[in-house]
Amino acid sequence: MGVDHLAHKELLWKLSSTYLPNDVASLQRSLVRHVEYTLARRRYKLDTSSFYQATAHSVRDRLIERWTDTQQYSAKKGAKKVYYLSLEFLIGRSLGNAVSNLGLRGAYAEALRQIGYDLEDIMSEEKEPALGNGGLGRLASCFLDTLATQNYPAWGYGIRYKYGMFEQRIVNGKQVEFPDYWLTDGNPWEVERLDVQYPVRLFGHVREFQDPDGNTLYAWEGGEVVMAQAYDTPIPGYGTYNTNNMRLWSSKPSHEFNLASFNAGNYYGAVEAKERCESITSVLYPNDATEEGKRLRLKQQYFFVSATLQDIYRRFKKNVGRGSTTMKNMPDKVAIQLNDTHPAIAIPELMRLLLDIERLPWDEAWEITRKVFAYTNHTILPEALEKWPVPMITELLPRHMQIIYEINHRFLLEVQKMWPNDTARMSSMSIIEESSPKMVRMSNLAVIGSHTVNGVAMIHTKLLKSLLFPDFLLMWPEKFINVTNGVTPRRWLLQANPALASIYTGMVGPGWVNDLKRLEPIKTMAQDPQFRQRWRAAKQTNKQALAEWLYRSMNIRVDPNALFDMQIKRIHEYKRQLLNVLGIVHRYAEITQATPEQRKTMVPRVHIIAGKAAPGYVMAKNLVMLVCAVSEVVNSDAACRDLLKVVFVPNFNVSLAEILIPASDISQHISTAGMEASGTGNMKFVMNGGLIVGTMDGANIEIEQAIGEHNMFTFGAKADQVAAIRRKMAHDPPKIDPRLHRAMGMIRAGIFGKPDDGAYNQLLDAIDPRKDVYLTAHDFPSYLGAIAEADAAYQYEEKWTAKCIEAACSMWMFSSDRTIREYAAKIWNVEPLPFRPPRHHSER
Ligand code: GPQ
Repeated sequence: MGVDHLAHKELLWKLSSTYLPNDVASLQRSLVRHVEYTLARRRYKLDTSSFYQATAHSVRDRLIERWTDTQQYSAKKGAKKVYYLSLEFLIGRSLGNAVSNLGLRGAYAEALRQIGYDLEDIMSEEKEPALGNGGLGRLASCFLDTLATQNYPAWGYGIRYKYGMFEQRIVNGKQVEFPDYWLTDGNPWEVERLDVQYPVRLFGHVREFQDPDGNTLYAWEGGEVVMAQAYDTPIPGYGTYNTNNMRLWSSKPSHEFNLASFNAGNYYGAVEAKERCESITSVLYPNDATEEGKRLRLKQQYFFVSATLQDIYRRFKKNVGRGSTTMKNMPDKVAIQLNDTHPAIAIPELMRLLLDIERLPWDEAWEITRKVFAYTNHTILPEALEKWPVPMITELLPRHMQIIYEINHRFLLEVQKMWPNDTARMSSMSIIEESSPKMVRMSNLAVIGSHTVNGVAMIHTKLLKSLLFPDFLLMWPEKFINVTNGVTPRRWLLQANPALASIYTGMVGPGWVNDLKRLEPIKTMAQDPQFRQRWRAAKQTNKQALAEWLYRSMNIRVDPNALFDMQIKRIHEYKRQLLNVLGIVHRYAEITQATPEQRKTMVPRVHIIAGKAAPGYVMAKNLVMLVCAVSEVVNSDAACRDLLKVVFVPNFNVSLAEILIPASDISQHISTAGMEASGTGNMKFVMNGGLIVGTMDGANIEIEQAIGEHNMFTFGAKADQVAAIRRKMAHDPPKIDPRLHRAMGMIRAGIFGKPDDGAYNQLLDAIDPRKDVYLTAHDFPSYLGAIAEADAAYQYEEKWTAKCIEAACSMWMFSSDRTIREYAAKIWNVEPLPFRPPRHHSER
């Protein structure tokens, strides 16, 4: 018996001991095999789309080898792992990223070329998974790329929404949302793990009972149980063998679900109830200005947290009992990062596991929990801070509500000790807001249950400490740190901008991709006219490509020699797309009134605006309407022909960003100071050789420090002035700038149409000089000043190019590689664990 077993093992080992070959002929064989056996298509009658599928599967095979090796290795080593919990991952397309990170781009391109296909065409067949809203979700994906690239043992955990971010179309000048069913053609990048499923309970009640020693214990029972099904996506690193995992959960009915109804003969009712289980993970919620307590959203959060913690717990428990490992060692093996408060219900959930299942005493459980979790805050805007009604949590998660109350009770005792009878402090620090109904403040819970809380840019962290959590800061001064955001140079330079990437590689070799500091020496080349020439040629290539894209997909002609100005991000009042539009309307007025002499001095501009408005956010949708209307009028006015084009590009997403960003000369990051936590688009633009018009907000401030004041066009009130300006305007309304007055007058007069619902008036009424919350009117004059400076600078081509070179090559600290090294050192205490593959395939 034992002998047989050994023989089996040996044979299995032999059978699986070689890696897939990666020469061109082998890749071709693999492509054709996938066409025939995976897709079950005839081999010679193919369209690009089936070849996309086949290529993806062929690449996936190669990812899987590395993935299983990496996972096996880190399990063997018992390494500490990072778990990045996020309700959003804005992954973007995978094929280009995968072939590039695997170092197989050239081989696949050649393999395909020889059989009549173009890798680029095939790549554009891929439908991108849009499982995120914007910055927060994209940051999570940049982090996963870096974590793999730097060989950290790390997994991302999230939700496999059936419907991602909606598809935005413009119909009759308005945003219309269409469902994004991204799985229509299947998803070759994921592996369904039928062996990884967990039950997740909702509703029910808490039973209190005594153990034989007389201790009171609690059990959460009854309610509904749904199953969480794991789907895994390999995350390859660049220039390393290491391949990490992103595990997304999908809900499905459990066997027990509503067995009672079935048995009671209510067959159809029971089937309907089962169907409802699947709805938990059906749709991503757009982050709205007013996201009031949506029960399904809370269900999503708990569902994903519960499955994730069971999974982490199971993996960790394999070590418990081995050697001297006990539950207390969990923080030595597990670091959980909460991406905003969306997964913060994980704190009471881990407590529940440790108390009710593991039966640890409270203090021990609490110590473990606090050492495991860290929390990243991404906003200080009060309307965006999550709160859940106590009655809703009580109904859905009765045991968690008890635990939250207990956490709060013990915490408030500490507050009482530190500040005796300070009821004001007590009520502001409490997890429970004493409103009607009472609310659970998820940010307070996250702060109390984490060992470290970080903001995402220096100014944001400063405001976080001074405005949002000042009392917590007094209590735990060490807990609050800054980790400025970053973006991955793999996707945002190497893949998105091959023209610039090849210049970099030509200058300093390929090492810059994983070490952006190596670009620093190129700064001196800003003085070299020949180098500037090459730099401009790369930018021109990208602008030309965008111009062609705009013509092909929107039938709009733009001049690639014009200044390309972009503002591409979610539509939000605080991001002030309205300021941009008012600036454009002002320019339009100037153009129509200009003499031929004046026209000659004007800089031809193409203004590109893109971004989605949350479906329920009226002001944001009004703004989209206004941009479209301005674009209509301006683009068809002969007076603007060579001087101004305005384009609203619909359905902004990662793939579009990859086309737009490399083609930009100027990008606008013009939020009201103090309101944009960081911004990450700003970083991508400068890395790609564009300059910023921006406010002193978020990471703009640090970018300016890094690239030099002379390379950025800044304007507007500073964060520490905003409150006073707002206070003053209420009783002493400022005079409105005449240019703003004229621009607003043109809009009100109906030059851009007069929508029945008064949409434009609603937008303009919000900049009433007495209650100009976003300081649009206040900042307008200095905004025009910054734009004018940018225009003036653009006219000196050589100097302009020098600025772009200097700026782009000063951006190393905005690589997510730097960001993740800081998280690893200051928060997670984890080390890289590179897996070195055997040199010979037969040694696997
Ligand atoms: N951000 Cl709270 C989001 O994209 N979604 C959110 O729900 C919250 C924040 C953004 C934030 O607005 C940007 O300033 C940041 O750059 C980004 O998160 C990543 O930190």
